[in-house]
Amino acid sequence: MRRRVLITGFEPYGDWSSNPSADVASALHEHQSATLTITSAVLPVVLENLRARIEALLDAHAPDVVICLGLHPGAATLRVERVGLNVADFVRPDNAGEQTRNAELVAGAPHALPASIPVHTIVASQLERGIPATVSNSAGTYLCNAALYQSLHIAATRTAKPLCGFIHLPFSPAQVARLMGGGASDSASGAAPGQDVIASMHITDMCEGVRIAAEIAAAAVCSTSEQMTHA
Ligand code: PCA
Repeated sequence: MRRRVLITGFEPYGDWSSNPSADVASALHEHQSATLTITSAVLPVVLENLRARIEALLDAHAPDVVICLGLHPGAATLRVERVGLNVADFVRPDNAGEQTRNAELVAGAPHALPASIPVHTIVASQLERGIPATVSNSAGTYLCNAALYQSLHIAATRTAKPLCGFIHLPFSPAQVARLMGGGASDSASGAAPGQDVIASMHITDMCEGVRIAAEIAAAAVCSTSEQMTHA
């Protein structure tokens, strides 16, 4: 049986005129293998209605696995996030111009929810396949963390609970070329402070890393339901 995997990316935001997470999500749309089928969507970088948008995607696709993606400017590797925090504390406004500070995403809900995809197995497998990756202990306090936390919180309320996780992506090489003076509107402020070489990863490698994550998470769904059957 093929597991259904929902992959979300984010539209461009802040100083950047493109977002590799949208490119990777779109590239993987309708990808099928023996064990899974992927549907993807691109989310606005807007806090208002983010939860409703994720709920609508879960209603429409009933995924077994949800993997949200976003850009982590300056990251040198894929960053598979370990935890979502019940915090919105934006250092920049979202794309609707709202800058939420020091607020809870879900009033009274737990302060942290662990990603339910097997993050360590995913990173080990990505590394084995030659894709630089690491487990990250912070998804930040902006939209990416909000997507992870809301997905986990929504999943917990459903009978069929999808496994949920988040992968932060580096810049694409084309973005770095723009940041380094190749034109467009991107500014050098996209580089992490003190970096004179800005890390990037080719979209093809990012897609492969996310595909590996999807395969491993899909296999984890199988073992969870088998355990339940045998319980
Ligand atoms: N990265 C931002 C939000 C959208 C994105 O791609 C973040 O890390 O929160």
